[in-house]
Formats: sequence, structure tokens, C-alpha cells
Amino acid sequence: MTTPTFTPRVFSGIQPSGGLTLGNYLGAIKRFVQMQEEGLPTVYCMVDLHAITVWQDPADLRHNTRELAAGFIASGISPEKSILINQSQVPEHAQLGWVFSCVARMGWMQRMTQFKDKAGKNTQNVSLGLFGYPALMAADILVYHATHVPVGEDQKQHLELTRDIATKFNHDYGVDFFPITEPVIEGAATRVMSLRDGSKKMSKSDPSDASRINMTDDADTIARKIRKAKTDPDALPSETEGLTERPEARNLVNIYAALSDQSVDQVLNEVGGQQFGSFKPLLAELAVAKLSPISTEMARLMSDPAEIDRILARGAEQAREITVPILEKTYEIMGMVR
Ligand code: AQP
Repeated sequence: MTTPTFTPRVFSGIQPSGGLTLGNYLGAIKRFVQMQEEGLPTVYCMVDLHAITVWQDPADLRHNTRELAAGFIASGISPEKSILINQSQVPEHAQLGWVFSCVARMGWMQRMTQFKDKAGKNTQNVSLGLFGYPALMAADILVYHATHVPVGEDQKQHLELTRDIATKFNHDYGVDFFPITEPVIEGAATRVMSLRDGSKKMSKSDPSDASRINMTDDADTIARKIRKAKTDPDALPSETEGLTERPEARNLVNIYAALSDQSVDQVLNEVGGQQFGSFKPLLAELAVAKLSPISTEMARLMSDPAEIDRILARGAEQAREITVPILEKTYEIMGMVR
């Protein structure tokens, strides 16, 4: 349900906590580009303040932020059509993040499965920021009054929390100020799984490089990783139901479908009955054809980091035209003397 009083605006972000993966591309960036092309106002963000919830080497963070910006642009996000920013250059994100830390309840945060997954058994030793992460994420979205947020499946719970925060703020202060944001989780690959373990999400911080396809991998590396991807001994089924108990097979078919802009049914019509020995080379060829132009363009953009910095600085200026008045109004509603 979209709040009718709010004009549609799209916001989403990705952490510069490593190199971009095929999971980020298919689950998020591809949809970012489509929404931009639908003519909606779009804001896309390198969420560097989120990245530091776990240790980031400063030189790596700087490099990864620029490389992520290059990945966005090379994938089709145009700085002329979308506002492209890194979070720390727009201070209202962190300021509203604090406000939302005071709106969100401990019990809500304790239910977040991503915190449990990332903290593991180490809950006493991880940063306070990792625990509070979803309040800052709610601020990232609501400081733009964004109505739609394209994300992968793993972010669904955080978006529900964003809605809870907006609802509580509106209720507590008797206003209709923050929109109730709609998650946009669409496509054949909203949850791309590890190539080594079909029960684990493909992730940029997985210690095994073989578990993921990086957007900067060259053709040989992509082909090798797909050739070595874990599978089962059976041939591919002709019907979707045949993938139910086969997470690794389902993952590769989903990737094929998302990369070729087809449904899973269409893909199985084409490849049903094939062994992985013949399907994997087809998938590798498709992945290389789709990803190589992006990685080549990323490398070209990375040869001029000053230009990337200029784009992000300009994006921050444009962003603050939206965020400063929204934060000011929030403070006013709350009774802060202005
Ligand atoms: N495997 C995935 N399949 C589909 N979508 C995915 N996303 C991430 N992994 C997959 C989507 O990418 C966007 C950005 O994610 P993020 O970088 O902010 O955080 P994350 O979800 O924690 O991604 P990673 O790669 O797993 O990062 P690390 O390893 O640093 O934690 C989100 O829209 C996400 O859904």
C-alpha cells in the first residue's frame, strides 16, 4: 500500500564493504536501472556509514566506494537521471538515524535476523552500530520521503521495520509526515545463493571467493567459478516443481533466467533434460556476455577517480535539496528549537 499523499520517489543503497557481486547486480542494481528508466525520481547510495558497522580498512573503503559508484554507472545508472551519492556526504542520513534510534524499540531490533546472522555467537563483541543498522537504514529511506525501495529478499525484514518506524513516528506526533514505504522485491533472482552452498546467500564478505561472481571477474574466472559451482548429479527438470528440493540447481537456473530476462519456466523449456555438463557452459557464456561490458566500463571509470568524486559531490548537493528541509521539518515536529 502506497501512501497516496506522497509523490513516488525511489531510494536504495549498497554497502561499499567489498566488491560488487552478481547477487547485488541481479537482486538490486538491475531493478535500480529499470526504475530509473521508468522515469521515477531515483536516489541511489553507497552506504559507507553502514559499511563501517564492521571494520573497514580506510584505503579499501575509499576504493570500494568509488568502485561501487563505477559499478552503478557502468550498469546503467546515469548521474543525469538519478541522484548518486555516498551516504557520509549527506549528513541528514546520520542525523535522522539518531532520531529513529530513539523511535525504534529494542525488542524490534532484537528480532532482526540479519543482525543474528552477522553477529553469530559474537553478540557482545560486535559494534553497537551493527545492532542499530536498521534505524539508520530507515533514515536513509525516509529522509527522502521515498515511497519505493528496490532490494533483494534479504532486506525484507529491515523494510518492515522502516514501515514500523514511520508508523510509530507519525502516531506519536499525530502527523502524517513519513510515508509507509513499499519494498520492491521482484525478478527471478531476488536471492542469489552461494555457488558453493545453495543454502547460503551469495555475499561480498563471504571468505570464499569461489562462492560468488564478482562484477570485476574476468571471463576465465567467471567460467571457472560456474564450472566448479556445486550441483547434483541429476539432469535439469522440465518443470519448475522439479527444482524444489534442489537448491543449487534452482540457483543456477534462476541466475540464467535473470540474466536472460526470461521466466524460470521459459528457461526450463529450453534447457530441461540437459546435464550440468552442457548447461554450465551455456550459463558461463551468458554471464560473460552480460557482465564483461559492465566490468570493462567499470575499469574505464576507475581510471579517473576524480571524476567519480565530482559526480558524488554533485549528487550530495542535489540530495541535500531534499534532505535538509525534511530533517528541519522533523525537528520542528519534535519540538527542537530552530
Ligand atoms: N545474494 C543476493 N541476492 C539478491 N540480492 C542481494 N543483495 C545482496 N546480496 C544479494 C542485495 O543487494 C543490495 C545491497 O546489499 P548490501 O551490500 O547493502 O548488503 P548485504 O545484503 O548484506 O549484501 P552482501 O553482499 O551480503 O554484503 P555483506 O557481505 O557486506 O554483508 C540489497 O538490496 C540486497 O538485498
